[in-house]
This record gives sequence, C-alpha cells and structure tokens, in this order.
Amino acid sequence: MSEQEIRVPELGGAESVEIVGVLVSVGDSVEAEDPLLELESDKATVEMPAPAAGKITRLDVNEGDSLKEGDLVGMMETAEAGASGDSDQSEGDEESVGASPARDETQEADAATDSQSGDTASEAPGTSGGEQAIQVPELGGAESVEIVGVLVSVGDSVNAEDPLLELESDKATVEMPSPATGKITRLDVKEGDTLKEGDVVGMLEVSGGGAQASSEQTSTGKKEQADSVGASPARDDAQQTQGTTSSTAAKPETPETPSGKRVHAGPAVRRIAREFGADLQQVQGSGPKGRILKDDVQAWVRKQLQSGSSAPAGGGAGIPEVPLPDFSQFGEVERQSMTKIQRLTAQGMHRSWLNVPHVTQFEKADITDLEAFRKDHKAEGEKRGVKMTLLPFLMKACAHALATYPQFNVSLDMANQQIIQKHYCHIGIAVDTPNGLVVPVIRDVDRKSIWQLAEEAQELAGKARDRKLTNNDMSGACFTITSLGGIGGTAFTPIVNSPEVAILGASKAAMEPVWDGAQFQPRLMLPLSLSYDHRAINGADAARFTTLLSKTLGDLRELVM
Ligand code: CAO
Repeated sequence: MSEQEIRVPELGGAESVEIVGVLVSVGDSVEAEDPLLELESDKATVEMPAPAAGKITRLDVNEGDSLKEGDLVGMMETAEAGASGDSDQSEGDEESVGASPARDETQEADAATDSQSGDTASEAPGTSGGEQAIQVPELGGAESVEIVGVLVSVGDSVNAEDPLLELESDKATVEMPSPATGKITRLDVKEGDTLKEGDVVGMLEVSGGGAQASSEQTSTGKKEQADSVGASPARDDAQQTQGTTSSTAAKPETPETPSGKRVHAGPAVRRIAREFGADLQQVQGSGPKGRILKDDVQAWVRKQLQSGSSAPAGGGAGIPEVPLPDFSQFGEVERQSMTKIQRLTAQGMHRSWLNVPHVTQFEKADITDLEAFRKDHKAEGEKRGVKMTLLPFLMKACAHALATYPQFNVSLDMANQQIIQKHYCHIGIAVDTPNGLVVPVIRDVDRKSIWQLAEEAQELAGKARDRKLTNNDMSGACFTITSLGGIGGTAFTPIVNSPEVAILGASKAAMEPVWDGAQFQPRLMLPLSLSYDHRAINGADAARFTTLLSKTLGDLRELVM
C-alpha cells in the first residue's frame, strides 16, 4: 500500500474551475479514472477522474470551492500492485491528462463548447441570417491542430453543431462543430492543413433553422449551458452517426431536451450513456442537484435488461459493460493510446455488429482456369507495372453479381422504412496497414477493365499503406471485398461494412480433389464467405449470389453473357 496525492489535472485551457459535485467520500474505494469531482469552468462541466485505483483517505475540498491546475484535493491509498500498473497512466497524469479519456473529453468539450458559447449565440441564426465566418474555436490548450478530415463540402447544408472538420492535436482528435445552421458557401482549408485558434476556415450562409437552440442559449447564458447537459435523443443519435467517419467528440451541453426536461450529467456519463444507448431523459440522477452519475446510467441499463424492455433509443443494445480487471495483478502491462484508425474501426465494427443481423454464406469457386489465365497475364502486368492478383477478378465477379441481384446494392433507411437502391457500383477493398484496417473504394467497377481495376487497387493499397488516403478515397462503397487469401485461412465471417448490406471475404485458395463424375480431379478451390444483413437479404438470395460468383470465377465467359 502507498499513499498518493490527488491533484487537479491540466484544465484544458481554463484558469480555474468550481467544484459542482463531490462524487466520493473518505473511505470510498475507487477504480482508476472513476469520477471523483465534477468541475465546472465557464465553458464546460467535466469530471475529474481518480489517478489510480485505491481508497480515498482524505478529502480537502467541498462543493463550491474554486480549484486551479495542480491543487491538492485529497489523498488516496493505492494498492502496491495497482500503483505500478497505473504508473503508466499516472506519469501522463502528472503533466497532463492527455492520454486519459477524461482529458480527451475535457479538451473536446472545451473546443466544442467554445465554438458554441458567445460566438454562436450572438450570431443566432434565423434572427439575423447573412454570411458568417467559420472560425477555429479555442483549442483546449493546443497551440495548433492538423485537419485530419474535412467532413463537408461547399453547398452542403448543416445544422448548428454538425461536425465540419476533424482536428488532431498531439493529444486528442476532436470534431469542429458548425457554429450555426446554414449552408457552407466557402471552404478555405483541406486535409493536412494546420490551424490555430481563430483561423477562418470558410463561410456559412446562416439560415433560419436551428435559431431556437441558439437563441435559447443566448438567453440562458453560458453558465446555464455548462450546467445542463444536452442529452436529447436526436443529439445522441447524431453523435453516434458521426462515429461512422470520425471520432466521437464530447459535445457541449445544450440547455434543454426537446421534451423540455433538463438533464444534468457530465461528459463521461454522457459517453457511457451513448455507449449503452441509454436515454438520459429517462435516468434518475442521484448526484448533487439531481446530476446523473455513472452508477445511475448503469442501474438504468440493468433495469432495462431485467425488465426485458426493447433496445434503448439510438440503436444501442443496452448491453452491460465488460469490466476491466487490474491486469497488473497478473503480470506486467502497458497502456497505449489507440490510433485514429483503430478507434474508428472499433466504433464501426461495434456499431455494425450491434445493428446488423449477420448471416454468413459459404461457397467455393473452382479457380483453376482463372489462375492459369492470371498467370498468363503476369508478364504483361510486369510490363505495365501492375501486379495481376486475384483481386480485380473478384471485383469484376462481384460487380456482375451485384447487377444480377440488385438487392445486394442497397442501404436500409429504417427510420423512414425505405430501401435505398443504388444505381452505381463502387466497391470497397479492405486493406491491412501497419496502422490498422482501412477500406479505400474503387468506383464504377462495372465499367472498368481488369487491368484498370488491378492498377487502381494497387494504387489505393499503396496510398493506404502510406497513409495518403483522403476521405473521398474511402467513401461511397456499395459493397466490400476483404481478401485474406494472400495470408491464409480456410473461411471467416466478415462483419458487414454497414450501411452496406453485404461483404465478401476470400480465403486462401488451395488444391483439392474434386469429383468430376468419374474420378477425382486436382482443382484449385477458392473459399468464399459472404456475410449479409438479413434485414435486407434473404438466405436464398445469398446462396444465389455466391453460386453466381462461384460460376463466374469458375468460367470468366459468364461475364460476357
Ligand atoms: N488464394 C491464394 N492466393 C492468393 C489469394 C487467394 N485467395 N489472394 C491473393 N493471393 C496471392 C496473390 O495472387 C499474390 O500471389 P503472387 O505474388 O504469386 O501473385 C499473393 O497472394 C499476395 O497478394 P496481395 O495480398 O499482395 O494482393 P491482393 O491483390 O490479393 O490483395 C489487399 C490486396 C490489399 C486486399 C491485401 O494486400 C490485403 O491487405 N489483405 C488484407 C485485408 C484484410 O485485412 N482483411 C480483413 C478485414 S476484417 O478484419
């Protein structure tokens, strides 16, 4: 056992904060990163996490106290083993809370809140209209940030707070929200640019929509904004949707939910609520002034599960959290921040896994002749500077199957009970890179030759590995191919890249004895795994699709029929 001081971490730019909630008492046992205090600056309400797991032995502060960075708030007794495991974290905590999720939220909340506070309110859309400069808000302590994603284009209509840019500092990735509702009329920036606070990134023609929210903020004032938490289902949905293409940024707090009920909760609690799909409006807060605490959300989710009620709003499944033990009690461990690609992949996979009823259809294609054909063209490929692999043939066969069975080239709009049929054929290719999985998209596969497809696949895979893909390179796919054939394996069950409705996995082709009616023949057999969204596609159609794929890959003449 050892004693450890509990000090206020870096405050993301704020000079001082007020304690609006003391969430623990002397004698309480806490896990690392459990919220200890709720702190309020003039911009946001954040939770101060425990620096380590242990027992609170002293608390020197009270609600209403004002704190600065580095102030001592109390002491805790940490278990020896736990202390060493947490030392990775504590190291970071000493100088900044940069690596901890709580810190990310502080910064994100700051950046987002800043963009809203004052500026937005004074430019209340609908009250004045006209053009408004879109400026980089305060960056929560970061001197400059890099644009890692431009999420809108000129002409796009946006709502106040819709994410416009994805910005990365050396500590966190945050989304820069739109200051108002309107139409983007100018964009002066591109991916890779470096920005500082106050830089103008473009212009917005402010429209009438969204005026209410902003003007309401004006009247309620900054303090009010920071004190109440926006947890409207629509807002949470939007945040979940953003996760498709960007990291989830903690958003500033809006005063009231559409039903008019005020919700009080900190950013960490809102994050948990989003993860669980919990509607904070329905959660009873047990904290000071009725604030919703983590435990309240967990208790609400437990109750939902016990009562067997349907999935909470926002598409979440209300699943219980997986508890993380203190692994350091079992051996040496170290923590590493996930890369942006890893974070996005985790979000995307989880979202698809929870929302899509998956089924995987297996098939084998006899590619003996195709392989001979491919090999015949390898030399020509070398002359052209293109590596002729199986992949472009798979793309072409998929394009043919998508045209034959258009129910695979759709997305579902469940909110409007509609099926969106696509009349174009863009195919995503899963590419394994040292930084994680990315999916560049090849457009109009149905209209391109095998050579063109091979060339483009090679170029995009190269860009993926060099981290040069743009958002445009990775958007618009109708269907995805994931090929593990160059690596190994006999079959797998890929996860649908939702909102697409199907994905084809290819495993390693192998020579197998195939009965031709009279004797066994050695044939090169390619294992195919088609995962599909059973809401959009019937099992019979999936079997038809893979049968056609198998036939096409077995005899390329099918393509000209
Ligand atoms: N069976 C047997 N051999 C295969 C094969 C298959 N299904 N697919 C490819 N090969 C061969 C290729 O023909 C090539 O052999 P040669 O050098 O003799 O021509 C070799 O394996 C290496 O191919 P490649 O991987 O360089 O090229 P590719 O066009 O087949 O694949 C790409 C390109 C980008 C899809 C691949 O490099 C890749 O990243 N795959 C991993 C995708 C992934 O991680 N998916 C998982 C997503 S879900 O977690």
